[in-house]
Amino acid sequence: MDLVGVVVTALWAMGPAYVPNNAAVLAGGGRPIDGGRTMGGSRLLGDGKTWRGTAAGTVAGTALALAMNELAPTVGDVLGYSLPRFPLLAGVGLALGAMLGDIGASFLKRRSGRERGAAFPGLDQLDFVVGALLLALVVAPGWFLATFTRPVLVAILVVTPLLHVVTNGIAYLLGLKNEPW
Ligand code: CTP
Ligand code: MG
Ligand code: K
Repeated sequence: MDLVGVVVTALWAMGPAYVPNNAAVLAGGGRPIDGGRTMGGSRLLGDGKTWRGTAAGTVAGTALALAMNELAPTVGDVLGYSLPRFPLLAGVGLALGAMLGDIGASFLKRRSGRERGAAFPGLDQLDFVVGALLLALVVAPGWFLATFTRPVLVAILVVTPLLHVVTNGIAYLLGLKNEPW
């Protein structure tokens, strides 16, 4: 596969992992997952990780995976590449994994004294990627190994942080997010 094909495959395969965090921003609110509990004087996760945001993000990412399955033949034809399809488990794994990665990052941020919304460069851009890839590997290992070849994984690790910075910057400018990260 050529370089463009690798990048296109990487972006397509990670679509269901890219959407959950943005859906959570739109749908967030309500009860925090940690119920206000603290650990060592700081919140376990903080008010930025809610049940509603997590559920909405997981549903949005899974729904996108199913919609992308319908679009794959047409889009693949237009682009000239064979695009990956998402078995249901792979879609759920990517979407829920992205949310869990983001939640894990908040846990680490609170442990290191960072308040809700504080930046943690590197972690902010890759937490959801690592979570999505790990959970997809666990729940859909055959699909994972067939889809995420080494070049595709490298492309994901390079392109995702760029994409994350751009989309969060846009969400900030639109007033949807309190910070541009
Ligand atoms: N959100 C949510 N549930 C999640 C993730 C996000 O409700 N599991 C919503 C919250 O309203 C959150 C917003 O999306 O404030 C932005 O997400 P994020 O930047 O991840 O949270 P922060 O508020 O910055 O908190 P943290 O410092 O813990 O990342
Ligand atoms: Mg934030
Ligand atoms: K985050």
